[in-house]
Amino acid sequence: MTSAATHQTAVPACIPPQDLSGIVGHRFIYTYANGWQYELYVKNDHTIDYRIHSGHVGGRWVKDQNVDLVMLTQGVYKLSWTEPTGTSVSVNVIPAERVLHGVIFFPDWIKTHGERTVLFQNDHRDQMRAYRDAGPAYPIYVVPEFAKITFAEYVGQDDDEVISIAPADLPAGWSDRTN
Ligand code: FER
Repeated sequence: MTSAATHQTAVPACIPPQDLSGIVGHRFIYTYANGWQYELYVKNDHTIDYRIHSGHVGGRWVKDQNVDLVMLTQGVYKLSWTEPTGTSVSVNVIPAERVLHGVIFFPDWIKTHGERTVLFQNDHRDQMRAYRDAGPAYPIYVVPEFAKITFAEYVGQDDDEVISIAPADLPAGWSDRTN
């Protein structure tokens, strides 16, 4: 081929054109079928902030976690990442249907001692990596659950005020607002 196309980076046919506008800059509050309540802010196309309002590690919160974010098909998104703790997470989000499906892969030490991760992780990253490396990692505790999105709003990208205080410091009932 001698056309200009020769000089463009090839996009394999299996990768759909990416439109992340339905998820980037959005805040979601959702409750998994097991009762665990989470809050996710998609800060930009590769970063999330989040708070865990209840569940095995309720009270934990994290800013600026790097994630892989893709659109699987129009309106269907997938976020995947690994925490400094060794926990891995993959979450599919379908905002228009108010549905989400998450799979959390906890190392064994978090199943036993979840309370060690209940803090503002950004101030304790080295400690979390030390726990991760001490383990035990196995057997991995897999938690696959659907969730209902109970609150969603567009707040814009890269706003450090969206998630800026611990879950426990929010006004009573804050995460239970629905829309
Ligand atoms: C989620 C499930 C799990 C989520 C975050 C996690 C923000 C993080 C778990 C952990 O590190 O303890 O839906 O969304």
